Amino acid sequence: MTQEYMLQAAVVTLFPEMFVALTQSGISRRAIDKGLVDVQCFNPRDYAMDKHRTVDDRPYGGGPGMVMRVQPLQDALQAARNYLPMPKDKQRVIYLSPQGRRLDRQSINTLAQHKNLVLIAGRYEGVDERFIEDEVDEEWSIGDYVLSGGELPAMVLLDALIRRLPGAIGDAKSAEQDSFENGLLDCAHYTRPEILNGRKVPEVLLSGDHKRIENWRMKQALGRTADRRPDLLEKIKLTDAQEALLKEYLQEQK
Ligand code: 9D3
Repeated sequence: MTQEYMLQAAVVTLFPEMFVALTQSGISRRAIDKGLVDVQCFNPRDYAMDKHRTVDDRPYGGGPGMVMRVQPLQDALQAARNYLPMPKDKQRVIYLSPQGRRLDRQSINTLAQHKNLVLIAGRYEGVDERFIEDEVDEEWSIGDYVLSGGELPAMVLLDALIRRLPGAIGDAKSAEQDSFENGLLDCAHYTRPEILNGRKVPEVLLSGDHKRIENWRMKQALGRTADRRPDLLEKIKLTDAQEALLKEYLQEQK
């Protein structure tokens, strides 16, 4: 039987070895082993045909820093696109860059509609603007802090996409919880021992009363979100039951 990948990603990167962190660990590794996901790297260095295999060049206008050389980048991109099975108009070419829109839960869900992605991870000061205009469909950032390149952001994006694929998460309960993703922060978690440095696990979690436990966890999730990330609460509509639990939490707090 020919296995249909649920996600194929062709990554253009000068540091393909970084991607073993994604492809050889944890959930993402298992998804690849199961045949759900395919990740293939294309290194512009392999397409640099000058004697020294140069992949950077000086910026017009001068100044510090280098820019990725266009020809090796373009040839690596072409190889990446040719590798993917879907026609070009069904592929998405994504450039990870500090100038991109900030990735969030919603944008991940939208990107998840595409089964063939080309991810371009930049190095140095980035790539030639004309390359972006001609070849890139979407530009995404993972946040307002300076990284050394687009590889970690590309892996962040891939990890977020992979874990929401049906069958990617081994434990059915965790998968259900994840797909039931509600836009709230998580509740607190506890494991053995029952008393740690004199501090007891919340009594309700030892009660065996699953309804009470579920309610407590939802109340904690709502309360912690209100305390730490009130901006998240503004993005979602709470049920009447959730409104009631949040009110309880806030009253118990003061
Ligand atoms: C210190 C260099 N900066 C000069 C003003 C600009 C700059 C160029 C290249 C800053 C970072 C980078 C490399 N970063 C990425 O390629 C990147 C990134 C990031 O740095 N933060 C958050 N998301 C992303 S996505 C790609």
